[in-house]
Amino acid sequence: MKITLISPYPDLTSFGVRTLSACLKERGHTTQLIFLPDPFGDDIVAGADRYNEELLDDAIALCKDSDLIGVTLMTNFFDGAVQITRKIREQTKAPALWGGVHPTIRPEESMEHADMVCIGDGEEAIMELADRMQRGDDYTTTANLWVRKGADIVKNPLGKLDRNLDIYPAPDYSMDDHHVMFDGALLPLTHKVMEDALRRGTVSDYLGKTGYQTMTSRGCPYSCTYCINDTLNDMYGSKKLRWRSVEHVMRELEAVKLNMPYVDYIWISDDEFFARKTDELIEFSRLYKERIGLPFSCLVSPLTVTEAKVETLVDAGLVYVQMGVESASTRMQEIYKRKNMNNKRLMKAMTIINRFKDKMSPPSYDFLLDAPYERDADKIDSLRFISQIPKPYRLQPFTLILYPGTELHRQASESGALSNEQDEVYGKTYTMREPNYLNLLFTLAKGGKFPSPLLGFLVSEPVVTILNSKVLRPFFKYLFLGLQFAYRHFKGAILGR
Ligand code: B12
Repeated sequence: MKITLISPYPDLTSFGVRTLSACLKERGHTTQLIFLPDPFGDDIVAGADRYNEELLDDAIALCKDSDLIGVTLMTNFFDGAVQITRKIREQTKAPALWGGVHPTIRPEESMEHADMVCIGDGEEAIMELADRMQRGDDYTTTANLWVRKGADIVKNPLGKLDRNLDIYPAPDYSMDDHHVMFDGALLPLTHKVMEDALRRGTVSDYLGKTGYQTMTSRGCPYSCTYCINDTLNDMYGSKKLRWRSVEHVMRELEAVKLNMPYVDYIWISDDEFFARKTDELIEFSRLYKERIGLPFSCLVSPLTVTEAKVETLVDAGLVYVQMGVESASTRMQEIYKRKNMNNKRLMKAMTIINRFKDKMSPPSYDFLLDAPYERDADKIDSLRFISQIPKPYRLQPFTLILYPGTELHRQASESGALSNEQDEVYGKTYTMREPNYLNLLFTLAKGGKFPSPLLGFLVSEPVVTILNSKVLRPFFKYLFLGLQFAYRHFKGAILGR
């Protein structure tokens, strides 16, 4: 069987399709990967056709001899996936199979566009499907799949969730029959193109490095209401958090060092890398130092940062961490189900991280803004908290998006706070912060250079009363939009590059 897997994500990582490709190859099937990075990148436009029709025709022409074509998608890539799938169905005979987080949460809607949908983990499902198709067996009963059968849709239950991630091979970075739409052309994916793409990754860009992204786990221990993890746990009826063994991770990274010598840093994208037990992190550090030795970064949470963990990992090459703060308002922490990640806890974690400032790049602290329930008072609490964070740091203020399947999406749909999903979810991106005085302060504080006493003054009660008043709203709206425009267009000059 020849199976083509297509990714519409802006980066070329796409753990899902690369892992599936590696699994299929192990089973003796042939795979082709096509990366069609969404041309809008982060500037999502709802409902628009994403791709240049001719380039897309060229990409689909590569699938002519495929027996099955899979497309992966998150919600923000829905329109692009629809456009790709329309072409697949018009121009090839192969069934179109959708998988990934969006089809997992919205299988009915996905079946309006695809012939089959994979719910949840895809390894076992796609291997079973390919085997059955090859043998000419009935594949409509494959676990995890919804399959169109005449006018009906067969909805198969989920198979058992494999807890041992070591049984799967490392993501497929072979570049054999891998293609990419890059700078307006469809090209074979070579190491040269890969190096260029990895260099442009967000964290690579910040650290000035060429980063390889990996995950040493799947799932997350927490139940934050803006995230999908809790729903996935419910779907499987068990905690979906699973870890790869340290040895399995080391083997992947050793192969990367060998085959992709231009990689000079490792970006660990686990939801919560620090949730590993301390003795496992000590083991990780020892082996990483011995066998990999490249600088690396990871995500942490205020609940798991300890001096011992940070020290061990810094010794092994940890140069940067990213931590979700989300809000410093107690009310919002409760709404996000993060009461235990309160300000005291947050400040404790930040103080520990700050002790390693000479050995690490400034950490990033993420905030969520513009939630339907968020009031100005909540933002003011966050800004006052920010004025006390030990420097250096960097802030990443994101617009909250109510992704389907999350608790906040459910609540907002029920209360009427979410009325237009197309604009407010599918076509909304994290950069679309509301243009107002308080959000402007988050933007000014982003680089961590803004004087803390001045920030404290600008969020003091009398100043906020005046500058955040209704009369001045239009002024700050246009100032915000103007600065945003200037930054987007003159980013290079502003950052001195
Ligand atoms: C790592 C990660 C990233 C990485 C890498 C993403 C990438 N391009 O691969 C980075 C940091 C770049 C990232 C970015 C974003 N992310 Co992200 N990310 C994750 C995270 C933590 C893990 C996803 C992952 O790779 N898991 C491991 C792989 C193996 O699992 P998987 O992708 O689910 O694939 C499995 C199945 O879904 C299935 N499958 C997947 N594709 C296919 C295709 C076929 C044909 C089949 C059969 C099966 C199948 O099989 C796979 C193996 O079992 C999840 C949270 C989570 N715990 O899931 C959020 C998550 C996926 N991200 C999310 C979001 C919103 C984003 C952004 C849009 C955020 C933003 N900037 O606004 C961007 C997207 C831009 C981009 N560059 O892709 C949301 C998606 C919500 C939604 N409904 O769409 C999630 C769920 C977090 C959340 N808020 O709940 N992300």
